[in-house]
Amino acid sequence: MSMQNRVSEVVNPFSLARLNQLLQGIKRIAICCHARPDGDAIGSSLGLGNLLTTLGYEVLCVAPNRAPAHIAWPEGAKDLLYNFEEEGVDVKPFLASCDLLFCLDFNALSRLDEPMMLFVESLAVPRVMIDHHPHPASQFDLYFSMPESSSTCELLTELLLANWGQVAISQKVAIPLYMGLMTDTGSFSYSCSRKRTFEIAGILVEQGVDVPEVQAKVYNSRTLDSLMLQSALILQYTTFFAGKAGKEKAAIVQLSQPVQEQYQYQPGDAEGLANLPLCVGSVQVSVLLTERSNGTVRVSARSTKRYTINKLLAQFFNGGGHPQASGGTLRMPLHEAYEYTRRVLSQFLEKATQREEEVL
Ligand SMILES: [Mn+2]
Repeated sequence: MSMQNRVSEVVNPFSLARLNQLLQGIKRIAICCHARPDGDAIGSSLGLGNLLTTLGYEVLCVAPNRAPAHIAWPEGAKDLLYNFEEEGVDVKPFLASCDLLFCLDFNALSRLDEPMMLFVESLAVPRVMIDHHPHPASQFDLYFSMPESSSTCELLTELLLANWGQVAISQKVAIPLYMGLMTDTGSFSYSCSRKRTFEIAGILVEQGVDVPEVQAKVYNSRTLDSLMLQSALILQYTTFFAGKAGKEKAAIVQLSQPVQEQYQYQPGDAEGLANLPLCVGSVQVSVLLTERSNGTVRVSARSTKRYTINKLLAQFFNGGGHPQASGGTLRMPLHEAYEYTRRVLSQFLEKATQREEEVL
């Protein structure tokens, strides 16, 4: 089977034809990603942004908030990347006059958060979604949706290969795409059980990615404060508990405003923190509660393969996401959010244990 055939199995040729129609004869393209952008959101934005710039388009990447430094270093971050929260005045005219809008790494406009969502919603420009979250909302004009893909960066690479071929993936396109693939799989430790994910990674490496360099720039560029914050959270602000019946445990990490101030917390400092308690063998579900200055609490949940948590987050935490990595929001003070989360998780673990006993 030829390469071309393989790729078209993944990326629908009719969607590709429609995309090329939309790209025909236009000048200005905006690329946006989800709020509190992660490596996949920024990597896919910059990868596509760098490619479209090379092709002669006028491109701007707009994230709802500022990207943390450990992911905002690839080429294009300085010239192409803006954030709506701090630079809304500068980017609104571009967004209002662009001919096409790419929506990367999110499946519903609500993921842009309110000010940017309301602005983007009001624009008449066609929206092209490229994303790996399940169940996209019907708010887009063209969909490239693939939940089995490890990351938006993996799916986007498929799309670039199918439409422009490997030669179009220059080093400055490949590096941010690799960064997103690497971060969304926890450096190839989860969401990457398909052979194709490694083939895509191999193609990106072939296009000039220095793997240890990307790894070091993302993970070994932390501040001393962020390491101390992580240590303090595990030591003082994490509760481990079991459901009534079983040995299976959950963990809740509380990141309050005073602790954020004490350690000069920057967005991104808590990256990976929700995952950390899962390194204990008995811990199956881990939740990070981050107190925000507006009085709400951000919920970041992770689980092992044995538990599916996106439905739980949708039902109890005004959120959703992937089966093992989901997020949500609680509108209550942190101490109430903690009590509430603890109740919900205890019940969740108990029910899960009961179900297992029924099966046995
Ligand atoms: Mn992603």
